[in-house]
Amino acid sequence: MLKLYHYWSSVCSQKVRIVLAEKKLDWESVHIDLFEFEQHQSWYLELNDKAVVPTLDHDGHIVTDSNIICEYLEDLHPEVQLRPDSPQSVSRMRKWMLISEEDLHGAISVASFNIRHRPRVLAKYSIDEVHSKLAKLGKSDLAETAAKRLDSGMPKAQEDAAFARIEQVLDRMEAGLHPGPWLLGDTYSLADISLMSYINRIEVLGRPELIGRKSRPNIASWWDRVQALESFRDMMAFRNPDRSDPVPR
Ligand SMILES: N[C@@H](CCC(=O)N[C@@H](CS)C(=O)NCC(=O)O)C(=O)O
Repeated sequence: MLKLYHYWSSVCSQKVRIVLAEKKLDWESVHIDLFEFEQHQSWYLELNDKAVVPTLDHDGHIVTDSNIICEYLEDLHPEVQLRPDSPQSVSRMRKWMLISEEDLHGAISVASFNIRHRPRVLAKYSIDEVHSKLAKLGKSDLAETAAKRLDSGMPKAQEDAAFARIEQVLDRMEAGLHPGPWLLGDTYSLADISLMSYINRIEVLGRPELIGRKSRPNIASWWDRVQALESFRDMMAFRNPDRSDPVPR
């Protein structure tokens, strides 16, 4: 039995949900509401000591970190193949996965903070309420850091640096998608899957011009192909269980 601890709009959770959809696997959903700070609950920290989603529980075997989970699912269910055969292609695939984790993830988190995450929390709770909520959850060091960041917001210089970093990765992707249609040429793989949710987030952040046909035509065509995938649409169909949340994507 596969059980996924995840959050509907978290980029890393979305990555794993696309793989589950590609492989048409049955899985149980345990929704961890990041905007209720549920990732800081002590029972969840036992599963994922970084207090982040996603976490996969496969018959009691716990796997964390989205790229590792994706490859775990590939090893478990290779019937729908998302990893190429040749060592050369696998190394190229893993390089893109590493780029998603090392270069894009942090930058997207920083870029999302003032525009999306902070206003979403502060529309629901005052900073004092955030502190008392975290205190009830046991208040780990990680929770303390999260509360401080909510208090002050992300400094503008850090936000600008994050967007600059995102643009660097997008330039690399634009070049990597030539001749396409996928990052490994004709082979659709975890390389593409590892980047889809970040490209979606760029649209959500109100910066579609970064992936528009004028500025980056190869990404724009790739993005059209991605949005037409049944697995991508399946992944996006998992809606926020909190219907009071005004954020649609
Ligand atoms: N390396 C981890 C990163 C996971 C991660 O940062 N998850 C975000 C959502 S995409 C999270 O849970 N953030 C909660 C928080 O920062 O409090 C992975 O790839 O799974």
